[in-house]
Amino acid sequence: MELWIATGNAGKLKEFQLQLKEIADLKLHVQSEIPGFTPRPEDGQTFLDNARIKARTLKAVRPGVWILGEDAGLEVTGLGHFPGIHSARYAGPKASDSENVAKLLKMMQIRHVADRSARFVCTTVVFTPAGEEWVFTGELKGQIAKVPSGQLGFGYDPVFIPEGETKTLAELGPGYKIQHSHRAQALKQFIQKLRGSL
Ligand code: ITT
Repeated sequence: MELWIATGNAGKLKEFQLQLKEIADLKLHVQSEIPGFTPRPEDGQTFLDNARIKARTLKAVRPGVWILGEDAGLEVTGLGHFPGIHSARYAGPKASDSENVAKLLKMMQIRHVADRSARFVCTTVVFTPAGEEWVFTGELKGQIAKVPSGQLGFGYDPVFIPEGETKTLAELGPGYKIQHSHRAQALKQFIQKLRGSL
């Protein structure tokens, strides 16, 4: 089976590769393999809108194959659930992960945010070769650390401490994420549904 992944995020892609290994005979492809492929702006109002935009854009140039698009983000309670769907571009349109993390910590400091609770959320849209749409969601609850720690992972992993843990995701590493993350939960549902349908 061949599955095309609609992402340009190398950190996400690594996690997809690790997690989907358990599907026998799966060959993963990624949008960057398509010469001249240009992602559409993620201008939806929800994670689902944006996941659909990514999956549909790829489907338009690769019809009739398995396609997976995902939108994820971090919601911080004390920031009114921001950055949410703006997580990738929180510090600007071309912001790096470390710039986004720095902005998050700065905003929490400026606004004297006492409630550091947060959650990662993920919505995954899969198109089957027959054109059916499957939607899966996942969340991971936790707290925002006061300073970044750890070198593993990507995005906001260095400042996210999952519930029940004392280390950040960037310290806990990929082994933890493929068991517990928002992405892992959505992918586990996908794998289960796929097994039932093949
Ligand atoms: P694609 O749209 O190409 O998949 P992206 O980075 O733009 O890549 P999103 O629009 O889904 O992806 O943005 C999600 C942002 O939220 C991402 O850039 C990270 O900053 C953050 N994020 C999502 N999942 C994360 C995770 O597991 N760990 C850390 N940060 C995460």
